[in-house]
Amino acid sequence: MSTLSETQRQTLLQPLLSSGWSMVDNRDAIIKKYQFTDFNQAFGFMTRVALKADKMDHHPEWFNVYNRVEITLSTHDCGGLSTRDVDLATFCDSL
Ligand code: HBI
Repeated sequence: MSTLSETQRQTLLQPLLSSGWSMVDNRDAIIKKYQFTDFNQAFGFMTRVALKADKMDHHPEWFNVYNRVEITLSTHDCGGLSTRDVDLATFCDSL
């Protein structure tokens, strides 16, 4: 498991950065803040992401208050962004 190459950052990461994801300051990680109708919708989103994350064996760092969910993705095993983060971020945006 290695972090994204420069080319992968251009091709795989850039689309995410153009769709609401941002780099975390001083960390090789990405963050996105979602706002849903209510807690029920927010938690339903979290439930689907949680099931996918467990299936991928790749887990988010996240925060939830009422209808807001903030998700931070990075790969602890390699100390930075990997394709697993790209895959999980893409999944989140597909919901
Ligand atoms: N989740 N975000 C993230 N990063 C990891 O490196 C990771 C994980 N979930 C499980 C996991 N690694 C396992 O492969 C063990 O390394 C803990």
